[in-house]
Amino acid sequence: MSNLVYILNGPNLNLLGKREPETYGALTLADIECRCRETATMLGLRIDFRQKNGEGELVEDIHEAISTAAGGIVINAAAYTHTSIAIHDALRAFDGVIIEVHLSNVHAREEFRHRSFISPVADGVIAGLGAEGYELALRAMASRLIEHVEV
Ligand code: CA2
Repeated sequence: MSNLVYILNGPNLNLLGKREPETYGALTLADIECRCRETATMLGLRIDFRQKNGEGELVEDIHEAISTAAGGIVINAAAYTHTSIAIHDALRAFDGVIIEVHLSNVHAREEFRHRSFISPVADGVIAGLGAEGYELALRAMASRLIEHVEV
């Protein structure tokens, strides 16, 4: 299994650290990317970290993960989590490991955030642990993609 993991971030996550720190934390997306790079290096994973505001752009990123035969996708689809059949369908076509991540605990928030179109096609879901959720997702990836790794 390839050790390449795409980390895909959806709309408005580029605003992290600049607005709503009480909900999403004080770190910027660049800070989270930096932490992911350190964790990935330690675990022997390669990462491709991206943020897109468009639904179609996220679908195209998933197609790229399919065509490069990446081992895994960590995805925070942001608001598209709750609406996007297109992202659901694209993820269904991916053969590797899929982990859904949310910074906030979506289940403790508004009703419309309780439904996810990503969860039915994900191997695992992490919510409410802030930026640490991304690092935990990478650890789970490593234990699934790399044999004999201690995480
Ligand atoms: O908790 C998460 O990670 C979410 O995926 C974040 C999405 C939200 O729609 C999901 O329900 C849960 C929102 C991302 C927008 O992030 C912002 C950050 C700062 C300021 C405004 C938006």
